[in-house]
Amino acid sequence: MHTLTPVLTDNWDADRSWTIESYEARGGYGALKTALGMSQDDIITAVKDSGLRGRGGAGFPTGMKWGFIPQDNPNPKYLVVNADESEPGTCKDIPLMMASPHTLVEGVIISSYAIRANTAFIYVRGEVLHVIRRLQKAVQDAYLAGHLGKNIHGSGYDLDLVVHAGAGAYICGEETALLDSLEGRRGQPRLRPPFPAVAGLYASPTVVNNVESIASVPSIIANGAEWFSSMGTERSKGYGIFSLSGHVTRPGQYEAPLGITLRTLIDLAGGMREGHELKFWTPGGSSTPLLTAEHLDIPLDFEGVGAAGSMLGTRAIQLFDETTCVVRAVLRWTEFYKHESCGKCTPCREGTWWLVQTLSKIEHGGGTAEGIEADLDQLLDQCDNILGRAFCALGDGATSPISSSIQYFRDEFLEHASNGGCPFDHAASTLFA
Ligand code: L3W
Repeated sequence: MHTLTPVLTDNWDADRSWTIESYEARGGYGALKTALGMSQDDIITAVKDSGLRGRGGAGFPTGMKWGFIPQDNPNPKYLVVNADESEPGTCKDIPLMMASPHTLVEGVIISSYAIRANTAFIYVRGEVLHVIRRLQKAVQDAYLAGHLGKNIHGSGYDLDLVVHAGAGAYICGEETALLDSLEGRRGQPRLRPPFPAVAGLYASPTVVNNVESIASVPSIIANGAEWFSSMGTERSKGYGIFSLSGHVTRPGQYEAPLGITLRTLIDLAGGMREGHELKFWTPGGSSTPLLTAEHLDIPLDFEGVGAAGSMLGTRAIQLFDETTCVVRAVLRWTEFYKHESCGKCTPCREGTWWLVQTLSKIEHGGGTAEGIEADLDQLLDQCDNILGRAFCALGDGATSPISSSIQYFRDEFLEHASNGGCPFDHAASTLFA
Protein backbone atom coordinates (compact mmCIF):
# COMPACT_ATOMS: atom_id res chain seq x y z
CA MET A 1 0.00 0.00 0.00
CA HIS A 2 1.41 3.34 -1.03
CA THR A 3 0.06 6.63 0.15
CA LEU A 4 1.27 10.22 0.12
CA THR A 5 -1.84 11.37 2.02
CA PRO A 6 -2.66 8.71 4.60
CA VAL A 7 -6.36 9.32 5.08
CA LEU A 8 -8.74 7.04 3.20
CA THR A 9 -6.18 4.27 2.89
CA ASP A 10 -4.49 4.88 6.24
CA ASN A 11 -5.88 1.79 7.97
CA TRP A 12 -5.79 -0.61 5.02
CA ASP A 13 -2.69 -2.41 6.32
CA ALA A 14 -4.00 -2.64 9.90
CA ASP A 15 -4.82 -6.05 11.33
CA ARG A 16 -8.43 -6.95 10.33
CA SER A 17 -8.92 -3.34 9.24
CA TRP A 18 -12.51 -4.03 8.16
CA THR A 19 -13.79 -4.83 11.65
CA ILE A 20 -15.60 -2.31 13.81
CA GLU A 21 -13.14 -3.04 16.66
CA SER A 22 -10.15 -2.13 14.49
CA TYR A 23 -11.89 0.97 13.10
CA GLU A 24 -12.98 2.24 16.52
CA ALA A 25 -9.57 1.54 18.04
CA ARG A 26 -8.16 4.05 15.54
CA GLY A 27 -10.72 6.72 16.46
CA GLY A 28 -13.41 5.59 14.04
CA TYR A 29 -16.95 6.94 14.62
CA GLY A 30 -15.42 9.87 16.55
CA ALA A 31 -16.34 12.19 13.66
CA LEU A 32 -19.93 10.96 13.88
CA LYS A 33 -20.13 12.02 17.50
CA THR A 34 -18.67 15.44 16.58
CA ALA A 35 -21.13 15.79 13.69
CA LEU A 36 -24.15 14.95 15.83
CA GLY A 37 -23.17 17.88 18.05
CA MET A 38 -23.15 20.23 15.04
CA SER A 39 -26.11 21.72 13.18
CA GLN A 40 -26.92 20.13 9.82
CA ASP A 41 -26.24 23.40 8.03
CA ASP A 42 -22.81 23.71 9.65
CA ILE A 43 -21.90 20.27 8.29
CA ILE A 44 -23.01 21.27 4.78
CA THR A 45 -20.98 24.47 5.12
CA ALA A 46 -17.90 22.52 6.22
CA VAL A 47 -18.18 20.21 3.20
CA LYS A 48 -18.69 23.21 0.90
CA ASP A 49 -15.70 25.02 2.42
CA SER A 50 -13.50 21.94 2.12
CA GLY A 51 -13.85 22.12 -1.68
CA LEU A 52 -14.63 18.39 -1.93
CA ARG A 53 -15.71 17.54 -5.47
CA GLY A 54 -17.46 14.33 -6.52
CA ARG A 55 -15.05 11.41 -6.78
CA GLY A 56 -17.24 9.36 -9.17
CA GLY A 57 -15.97 11.00 -12.32
CA ALA A 58 -17.72 14.31 -12.87
CA GLY A 59 -16.18 16.36 -10.02
CA PHE A 60 -19.37 18.20 -9.09
CA PRO A 61 -18.99 20.11 -5.76
CA THR A 62 -20.37 17.82 -3.05
CA GLY A 63 -21.47 20.49 -0.57
CA MET A 64 -23.26 22.40 -3.32
CA LYS A 65 -25.17 19.25 -4.28
CA TRP A 66 -26.24 18.77 -0.66
CA GLY A 67 -27.34 22.40 -0.59
CA PHE A 68 -29.72 21.72 -3.51
CA ILE A 69 -31.90 19.45 -1.37
CA PRO A 70 -35.08 21.49 -0.88
CA GLN A 71 -35.80 21.42 2.83
CA ASP A 72 -39.36 22.72 2.36
CA ASN A 73 -40.26 19.62 0.32
CA PRO A 74 -42.47 17.46 2.61
CA ASN A 75 -41.29 14.19 1.00
CA PRO A 76 -38.62 12.10 2.72
CA LYS A 77 -35.03 12.81 1.73
CA TYR A 78 -32.66 10.03 0.70
CA LEU A 79 -28.94 9.49 0.48
CA VAL A 80 -27.84 6.96 -2.13
CA VAL A 81 -24.23 5.86 -2.40
CA ASN A 82 -23.17 4.91 -5.91
CA ALA A 83 -21.05 1.81 -5.28
CA ASP A 84 -21.60 0.40 -8.76
CA GLU A 85 -17.93 0.70 -9.66
CA SER A 86 -17.54 -0.86 -13.11
CA GLU A 87 -15.80 1.65 -15.35
CA PRO A 88 -13.01 -0.32 -17.09
CA GLY A 89 -9.81 0.14 -15.08
CA THR A 90 -11.51 1.69 -12.06
CA CYS A 91 -10.56 -0.08 -8.89
CA LYS A 92 -10.76 2.22 -5.88
CA ASP A 93 -14.24 1.97 -4.33
CA ILE A 94 -14.19 -1.83 -4.11
CA PRO A 95 -10.80 -1.95 -2.31
CA LEU A 96 -11.97 0.86 -0.02
CA MET A 97 -15.16 -0.99 0.90
CA MET A 98 -13.24 -4.23 1.45
CA ALA A 99 -10.47 -2.71 3.57
CA SER A 100 -12.46 -0.14 5.50
CA PRO A 101 -16.24 -0.46 5.14
CA HIS A 102 -16.80 1.52 8.33
CA THR A 103 -15.21 4.64 6.80
CA LEU A 104 -18.04 4.54 4.28
CA VAL A 105 -20.72 3.69 6.85
CA GLU A 106 -19.60 6.55 9.09
CA GLY A 107 -19.62 8.89 6.09
CA VAL A 108 -23.14 7.76 5.19
CA ILE A 109 -24.45 8.53 8.67
CA ILE A 110 -22.88 12.00 8.82
CA SER A 111 -23.97 12.87 5.27
CA SER A 112 -27.54 11.60 5.82
CA TYR A 113 -27.79 13.62 9.02
CA ALA A 114 -26.60 16.73 7.15
CA ILE A 115 -29.24 16.45 4.40
CA ARG A 116 -31.96 15.36 6.88
CA ALA A 117 -32.40 11.88 5.40
CA ASN A 118 -33.67 9.04 7.59
CA THR A 119 -33.07 6.31 5.03
CA ALA A 120 -29.89 5.70 3.07
CA PHE A 121 -28.89 3.09 0.50
CA ILE A 122 -25.57 1.76 -0.68
CA TYR A 123 -26.12 0.45 -4.23
CA VAL A 124 -23.34 -2.09 -4.83
CA ARG A 125 -22.34 -3.68 -8.10
CA GLY A 126 -24.00 -7.12 -8.17
CA GLU A 127 -20.93 -9.12 -9.21
CA VAL A 128 -18.93 -8.35 -6.07
CA LEU A 129 -20.62 -10.62 -3.57
CA HIS A 130 -17.62 -10.44 -1.21
CA VAL A 131 -18.01 -6.66 -0.98
CA ILE A 132 -21.76 -6.92 -0.39
CA ARG A 133 -21.19 -9.38 2.45
CA ARG A 134 -18.53 -7.19 4.00
CA LEU A 135 -20.77 -4.14 3.88
CA GLN A 136 -23.73 -6.04 5.30
CA LYS A 137 -21.60 -7.16 8.24
CA ALA A 138 -20.32 -3.61 8.78
CA VAL A 139 -23.87 -2.21 8.75
CA GLN A 140 -25.04 -4.90 11.17
CA ASP A 141 -22.17 -4.10 13.55
CA ALA A 142 -22.88 -0.37 13.28
CA TYR A 143 -26.51 -0.99 14.31
CA LEU A 144 -25.35 -3.12 17.27
CA ALA A 145 -22.97 -0.34 18.36
CA GLY A 146 -25.77 2.25 18.25
CA HIS A 147 -24.31 4.16 15.27
CA LEU A 148 -27.41 3.35 13.21
CA GLY A 149 -31.09 2.92 14.02
CA LYS A 150 -33.27 4.98 16.34
CA ASN A 151 -32.02 7.94 18.37
CA ILE A 152 -28.37 7.56 17.37
CA HIS A 153 -26.18 8.23 20.44
CA GLY A 154 -29.10 10.01 22.13
CA SER A 155 -29.20 12.72 19.45
CA GLY A 156 -32.84 12.17 18.47
CA TYR A 157 -31.67 11.39 14.93
CA ASP A 158 -32.83 8.12 13.27
CA LEU A 159 -31.24 6.47 10.27
CA ASP A 160 -31.74 3.15 8.49
CA LEU A 161 -29.09 2.01 6.04
CA VAL A 162 -29.80 -0.61 3.37
CA VAL A 163 -27.13 -2.39 1.31
CA HIS A 164 -28.68 -3.10 -2.08
CA ALA A 165 -27.08 -5.38 -4.70
CA GLY A 166 -27.36 -4.43 -8.36
CA ALA A 167 -27.63 -7.07 -11.05
CA GLY A 168 -24.46 -6.40 -13.00
CA ALA A 169 -25.21 -3.64 -15.50
CA TYR A 170 -22.64 -0.90 -16.12
CA ILE A 171 -25.41 1.59 -16.94
CA CYS A 172 -26.62 1.38 -13.34
CA GLY A 173 -23.57 3.46 -12.39
CA GLU A 174 -25.33 6.35 -14.14
CA GLU A 175 -27.12 7.98 -11.24
CA THR A 176 -30.66 8.03 -12.64
CA ALA A 177 -30.47 4.48 -14.04
CA LEU A 178 -29.26 3.48 -10.58
CA LEU A 179 -32.37 5.06 -9.04
CA ASP A 180 -34.65 3.21 -11.50
CA SER A 181 -32.90 -0.03 -10.61
CA LEU A 182 -33.22 0.70 -6.89
CA GLU A 183 -36.95 1.25 -7.40
CA GLY A 184 -37.14 -2.26 -8.87
CA ARG A 185 -37.26 -1.35 -12.53
CA ARG A 186 -34.92 -2.00 -15.43
CA GLY A 187 -32.02 0.42 -15.03
CA GLN A 188 -32.17 3.05 -17.76
CA PRO A 189 -31.21 6.71 -17.46
CA ARG A 190 -33.86 9.33 -16.85
CA LEU A 191 -34.04 12.75 -18.43
CA ARG A 192 -32.29 15.42 -16.31
CA PRO A 193 -33.48 17.93 -15.13
CA PRO A 194 -35.04 17.32 -12.76
CA PHE A 195 -31.80 16.32 -11.06
CA PRO A 196 -32.04 13.72 -8.29
CA ALA A 197 -31.47 16.45 -5.70
CA VAL A 198 -34.95 17.72 -6.58
CA ALA A 199 -36.75 14.54 -7.71
CA GLY A 200 -34.74 11.35 -7.26
CA LEU A 201 -35.62 8.12 -5.50
CA TYR A 202 -39.42 7.68 -5.41
CA ALA A 203 -39.60 11.22 -6.87
CA SER A 204 -38.18 12.59 -3.60
CA PRO A 205 -35.11 14.77 -3.01
CA THR A 206 -32.08 12.49 -3.20
CA VAL A 207 -28.36 12.98 -2.97
CA VAL A 208 -26.42 10.45 -5.06
CA ASN A 209 -22.71 10.43 -4.24
CA ASN A 210 -19.81 8.13 -5.04
CA VAL A 211 -18.29 5.87 -2.33
CA GLU A 212 -15.05 7.84 -2.13
CA SER A 213 -16.87 11.19 -1.83
CA ILE A 214 -18.92 9.95 1.13
CA ALA A 215 -15.91 8.19 2.69
CA SER A 216 -14.06 11.52 2.63
CA VAL A 217 -16.65 13.20 4.88
CA PRO A 218 -15.61 11.81 8.32
CA SER A 219 -12.05 13.10 7.93
CA ILE A 220 -13.33 16.54 6.87
CA ILE A 221 -15.49 16.69 10.02
CA ALA A 222 -12.69 15.37 12.22
CA ASN A 223 -9.92 17.61 10.85
CA GLY A 224 -11.77 20.61 9.47
CA ALA A 225 -12.46 22.07 6.05
CA GLU A 226 -9.18 23.99 6.01
CA TRP A 227 -7.14 20.87 6.57
CA PHE A 228 -8.78 19.23 3.55
CA SER A 229 -8.52 22.29 1.32
CA SER A 230 -4.84 22.75 2.19
CA MET A 231 -4.18 19.67 0.02
CA GLY A 232 -4.56 19.46 -3.72
CA THR A 233 -4.69 22.40 -6.10
CA GLU A 234 -6.56 25.68 -6.18
CA ARG A 235 -9.75 24.30 -7.70
CA SER A 236 -9.29 20.57 -7.10
CA LYS A 237 -8.90 20.24 -3.36
CA GLY A 238 -7.93 17.31 -1.20
CA TYR A 239 -6.67 13.87 -2.06
CA GLY A 240 -7.94 10.89 -3.96
CA ILE A 241 -7.26 7.27 -4.66
CA PHE A 242 -5.51 6.73 -7.99
CA SER A 243 -5.76 3.15 -9.22
CA LEU A 244 -2.86 2.14 -11.43
CA SER A 245 -3.12 -0.93 -13.62
CA GLY A 246 -1.44 -2.41 -16.66
CA HIS A 247 2.26 -2.29 -17.44
CA VAL A 248 3.61 -0.88 -14.17
CA THR A 249 5.84 -2.80 -11.80
CA ARG A 250 3.47 -2.49 -8.82
CA PRO A 251 -0.14 -1.98 -9.90
CA GLY A 252 -2.50 -0.94 -7.11
CA GLN A 253 -4.14 1.95 -5.30
CA TYR A 254 -2.11 5.07 -4.56
CA GLU A 255 -3.64 7.78 -2.42
CA ALA A 256 -2.25 11.21 -3.26
CA PRO A 257 -3.16 14.89 -3.42
CA LEU A 258 -5.06 15.95 -6.52
CA GLY A 259 -2.64 17.62 -8.90
CA ILE A 260 0.04 14.94 -8.61
CA THR A 261 1.58 13.98 -11.95
CA LEU A 262 1.62 10.62 -13.64
CA ARG A 263 5.42 10.73 -13.58
CA THR A 264 5.37 10.73 -9.75
CA LEU A 265 2.70 8.04 -9.60
CA ILE A 266 4.69 5.78 -11.93
CA ASP A 267 7.75 6.29 -9.69
CA LEU A 268 5.67 5.26 -6.65
CA ALA A 269 4.54 2.19 -8.58
CA GLY A 270 8.16 1.14 -9.24
CA GLY A 271 8.28 2.36 -12.83
CA MET A 272 7.00 0.84 -16.04
CA ARG A 273 7.72 -2.89 -16.39
CA GLU A 274 11.41 -3.36 -16.97
CA GLY A 275 12.74 -2.65 -20.41
CA HIS A 276 9.56 -1.00 -21.66
CA GLU A 277 8.25 2.50 -22.17
CA LEU A 278 4.90 4.19 -21.68
CA LYS A 279 2.92 4.39 -24.92
CA PHE A 280 -0.58 5.51 -23.89
CA TRP A 281 -2.71 5.77 -20.77
CA THR A 282 -6.17 6.64 -19.55
CA PRO A 283 -6.51 9.20 -16.75
CA GLY A 284 -10.01 8.15 -15.71
CA GLY A 285 -10.99 4.83 -17.16
CA SER A 286 -11.83 4.04 -20.74
CA SER A 287 -14.47 6.80 -20.95
CA THR A 288 -11.78 9.49 -20.88
CA PRO A 289 -9.69 10.41 -23.93
CA LEU A 290 -6.33 8.61 -24.06
CA LEU A 291 -3.15 10.50 -23.29
CA THR A 292 0.47 9.68 -24.16
CA ALA A 293 4.01 10.02 -22.78
CA GLU A 294 3.83 13.73 -23.75
CA HIS A 295 1.41 14.15 -20.85
CA LEU A 296 3.52 12.70 -18.02
CA ASP A 297 3.80 16.05 -16.27
CA ILE A 298 0.27 17.42 -16.44
CA PRO A 299 -1.33 17.91 -13.02
CA LEU A 300 -3.88 15.18 -12.37
CA ASP A 301 -6.67 17.46 -11.31
CA PHE A 302 -9.93 18.43 -13.02
CA GLU A 303 -8.32 21.47 -14.63
CA GLY A 304 -4.92 20.07 -15.68
CA VAL A 305 -6.32 16.96 -17.33
CA GLY A 306 -9.04 19.10 -18.91
CA ALA A 307 -6.43 21.40 -20.43
CA ALA A 308 -4.72 18.35 -21.93
CA GLY A 309 -7.97 17.46 -23.70
CA SER A 310 -9.07 14.64 -21.43
CA MET A 311 -11.04 14.25 -18.19
CA LEU A 312 -9.89 13.27 -14.73
CA GLY A 313 -12.84 10.90 -14.40
CA THR A 314 -12.40 8.19 -11.80
CA ARG A 315 -8.57 8.43 -11.64
CA ALA A 316 -8.46 4.94 -13.13
CA ILE A 317 -5.03 5.09 -14.66
CA GLN A 318 -4.43 2.26 -17.10
CA LEU A 319 -0.90 2.21 -18.51
CA PHE A 320 0.16 0.53 -21.71
CA ASP A 321 3.69 0.13 -23.04
CA GLU A 322 4.90 -0.09 -26.63
CA THR A 323 3.94 -3.76 -26.92
CA THR A 324 0.21 -2.94 -26.83
CA CYS A 325 -1.77 -2.39 -30.00
CA VAL A 326 -3.89 0.71 -29.48
CA VAL A 327 -6.46 -0.45 -32.06
CA ARG A 328 -6.96 -3.71 -30.20
CA ALA A 329 -7.26 -1.98 -26.82
CA VAL A 330 -9.82 0.47 -28.18
CA LEU A 331 -11.74 -2.33 -29.92
CA ARG A 332 -11.95 -4.24 -26.63
CA TRP A 333 -13.32 -1.20 -24.79
CA THR A 334 -15.77 -0.48 -27.60
CA GLU A 335 -17.08 -4.05 -27.41
CA PHE A 336 -17.68 -3.38 -23.71
CA TYR A 337 -19.72 -0.23 -24.44
CA LYS A 338 -21.73 -2.02 -27.15
CA HIS A 339 -22.50 -4.82 -24.70
CA GLU A 340 -23.41 -2.41 -21.89
CA SER A 341 -25.47 0.08 -23.93
CA CYS A 342 -28.89 -0.02 -22.32
CA GLY A 343 -30.62 0.41 -25.68
CA LYS A 344 -32.77 3.35 -24.66
CA CYS A 345 -31.43 5.77 -27.27
CA THR A 346 -30.62 5.13 -30.91
CA PRO A 347 -27.24 6.93 -31.18
CA CYS A 348 -25.73 4.77 -28.44
CA ARG A 349 -27.53 1.48 -29.18
CA GLU A 350 -26.88 1.54 -32.94
CA GLY A 351 -23.75 3.69 -32.87
CA THR A 352 -21.71 1.47 -30.56
CA TRP A 353 -22.60 -1.52 -32.80
CA TRP A 354 -21.27 0.35 -35.84
CA LEU A 355 -18.11 1.41 -34.02
CA VAL A 356 -17.33 -2.23 -33.24
CA GLN A 357 -17.91 -3.23 -36.88
CA THR A 358 -15.51 -0.62 -38.25
CA LEU A 359 -12.80 -1.09 -35.61
CA SER A 360 -12.99 -4.84 -35.91
CA LYS A 361 -12.57 -4.66 -39.64
CA ILE A 362 -9.36 -2.60 -39.22
CA GLU A 363 -7.92 -4.75 -36.42
CA HIS A 364 -8.67 -8.06 -38.13
CA GLY A 365 -7.32 -7.22 -41.57
CA GLY A 366 -10.46 -6.16 -43.42
CA GLY A 367 -9.05 -2.68 -44.11
CA THR A 368 -7.04 -1.84 -47.22
CA ALA A 369 -4.30 0.71 -47.83
CA GLU A 370 -6.64 2.46 -50.31
CA GLY A 371 -9.71 2.32 -48.07
CA ILE A 372 -8.24 3.10 -44.62
CA GLU A 373 -8.67 6.88 -44.82
CA ALA A 374 -12.35 6.35 -45.66
CA ASP A 375 -12.65 3.86 -42.77
CA LEU A 376 -11.15 6.39 -40.34
CA ASP A 377 -13.46 9.11 -41.65
CA GLN A 378 -16.37 6.75 -41.14
CA LEU A 379 -15.25 5.97 -37.57
CA LEU A 380 -14.96 9.66 -36.73
CA ASP A 381 -18.33 10.33 -38.37
CA GLN A 382 -19.87 7.56 -36.26
CA CYS A 383 -18.31 9.17 -33.15
CA ASP A 384 -19.74 12.56 -34.20
CA ASN A 385 -23.18 11.03 -34.46
CA ILE A 386 -22.99 9.72 -30.89
CA LEU A 387 -21.13 12.50 -29.08
CA GLY A 388 -23.61 14.90 -27.50
CA ARG A 389 -26.54 13.05 -29.06
CA ALA A 390 -26.84 10.10 -26.69
CA PHE A 391 -29.18 10.13 -23.72
CA CYS A 392 -26.41 9.79 -21.13
CA ALA A 393 -22.62 9.80 -20.79
CA LEU A 394 -22.20 6.14 -21.85
CA GLY A 395 -22.33 7.06 -25.56
CA ASP A 396 -19.93 9.98 -25.17
CA GLY A 397 -17.58 7.76 -23.17
CA ALA A 398 -17.54 5.16 -25.94
CA THR A 399 -16.25 7.72 -28.44
CA SER A 400 -13.43 9.09 -26.23
CA PRO A 401 -10.83 6.35 -26.75
CA ILE A 402 -11.58 6.15 -30.47
CA SER A 403 -11.21 9.80 -31.40
CA SER A 404 -8.16 10.26 -29.15
CA SER A 405 -6.42 7.12 -30.44
CA ILE A 406 -6.88 8.31 -34.03
CA GLN A 407 -5.54 11.71 -32.98
CA TYR A 408 -2.35 10.29 -31.45
CA PHE A 409 -1.83 7.01 -33.31
CA ARG A 410 -3.20 7.54 -36.80
CA ASP A 411 -0.10 5.88 -38.28
CA GLU A 412 -0.84 2.71 -36.34
CA PHE A 413 -4.30 2.50 -37.90
CA LEU A 414 -2.72 2.99 -41.35
CA GLU A 415 -0.18 0.29 -40.60
CA HIS A 416 -2.99 -2.17 -39.85
CA ALA A 417 -4.34 -1.55 -43.32
CA SER A 418 -1.01 -1.80 -45.16
CA ASN A 419 -0.09 -4.91 -43.13
CA GLY A 420 -3.40 -6.66 -43.85
CA GLY A 421 -4.21 -6.77 -40.12
CA CYS A 422 -2.70 -6.23 -36.70
CA PRO A 423 1.11 -6.02 -36.73
CA PHE A 424 1.47 -6.69 -32.97
CA ASP A 425 2.43 -9.84 -31.09
CA HIS A 426 -0.35 -9.80 -28.48
CA ALA A 427 1.38 -12.34 -26.25
CA ALA A 428 4.21 -9.80 -25.70
CA SER A 429 1.75 -7.25 -24.38
CA THR A 430 -0.02 -9.76 -22.09
CA LEU A 431 -2.95 -7.30 -22.06
CA PHE A 432 -5.83 -7.74 -24.52
CA ALA A 433 -4.08 -10.90 -25.79
C1 L3W B 1 -28.48 19.55 -9.16
C2 L3W B 1 -27.85 20.80 -11.06
N1 L3W B 1 -27.54 18.60 -9.36
C3 L3W B 1 -25.26 18.50 -12.00
C4 L3W B 1 -25.31 16.72 -10.27
C5 L3W B 1 -25.80 15.49 -11.00
C6 L3W B 1 -24.69 14.48 -10.68
C7 L3W B 1 -23.45 15.33 -10.60
C8 L3W B 1 -22.58 15.30 -11.81
O1 L3W B 1 -21.40 11.45 -14.91
C9 L3W B 1 -19.06 11.21 -15.30
C10 L3W B 1 -19.42 10.75 -16.70
C11 L3W B 1 -18.62 9.45 -16.81
N2 L3W B 1 -28.65 20.61 -9.97
C12 L3W B 1 -26.86 19.82 -11.31
C13 L3W B 1 -26.76 18.73 -10.42
N3 L3W B 1 -25.77 17.95 -10.89
N4 L3W B 1 -25.92 19.66 -12.28
O2 L3W B 1 -23.89 16.65 -10.36
O3 L3W B 1 -23.36 15.37 -12.96
P1 L3W B 1 -22.78 15.20 -14.41
O4 L3W B 1 -23.94 15.22 -15.34
O5 L3W B 1 -21.73 16.23 -14.62
O6 L3W B 1 -22.05 13.80 -14.45
P2 L3W B 1 -22.58 12.28 -14.26
O7 L3W B 1 -23.77 11.96 -15.09
O8 L3W B 1 -22.69 11.95 -12.80
C14 L3W B 1 -20.19 11.05 -14.32
C15 L3W B 1 -17.40 9.77 -15.96
O9 L3W B 1 -17.99 10.41 -14.86
N5 L3W B 1 -16.68 8.58 -15.56
C16 L3W B 1 -17.12 7.71 -14.59
C17 L3W B 1 -17.61 6.51 -14.84
C18 L3W B 1 -17.76 5.56 -13.73
C19 L3W B 1 -18.70 4.60 -13.72
C20 L3W B 1 -18.69 3.45 -12.81
O10 L3W B 1 -17.66 2.99 -12.40
N6 L3W B 1 -19.85 2.91 -12.50
O11 L3W B 1 -19.70 4.65 -14.57
C21 L3W B 1 -15.42 8.39 -16.07
O12 L3W B 1 -14.83 9.22 -16.66
O13 L3W B 1 -18.23 9.14 -18.10
O14 L3W B 1 -18.95 11.72 -17.60
O15 L3W B 1 -24.91 13.90 -9.45
O16 L3W B 1 -27.05 15.11 -10.53
N7 L3W B 1 -28.02 21.86 -11.82
